[in-house]
Amino acid sequence: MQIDKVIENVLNEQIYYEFKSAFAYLSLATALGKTHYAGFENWMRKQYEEELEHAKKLYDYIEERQGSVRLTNIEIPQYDITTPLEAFKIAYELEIENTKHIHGVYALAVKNNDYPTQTFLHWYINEQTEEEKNCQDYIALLTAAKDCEGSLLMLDHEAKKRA
Ligand code: OFO
Repeated sequence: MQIDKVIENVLNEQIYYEFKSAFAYLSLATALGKTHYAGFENWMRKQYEEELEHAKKLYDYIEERQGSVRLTNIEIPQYDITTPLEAFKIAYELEIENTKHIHGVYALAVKNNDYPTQTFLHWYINEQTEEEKNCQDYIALLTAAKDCEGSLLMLDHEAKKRA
């Protein structure tokens, strides 16, 4: 069944939010690239790639439901940060914002009895829970390690392994 215009619009908005997240993560990576935390720079770049995938999945879904994809300009934020802890605090806020948008889209899909969109969005809802937790875990670890450069470098080393 062809997608309703109301749902098509909010899914297009969601594409915008996924790209917004993607470029925010890339911007956090470039900021960390100016520090010696190359592992966290890598982590942020990988998250940038994941967010691009999230946008692409939405793109494919809209087309699959015979809707039209509309892309809008993304403003790339610049972050004046020098530590991974600051980066993860920003990332956490971004994830919270994105979760709220996804929940909003889901609520509308429920209101419109759009069952395929509800099923499609389950993946995003779970993904957001996981991403918020990743940020919270890093915030906790980096806060505990913040006065110990050795511990920070060990965490950075782990972050470098993210593939
Ligand atoms: Fe797209 O998952 Fe986070 O924002």
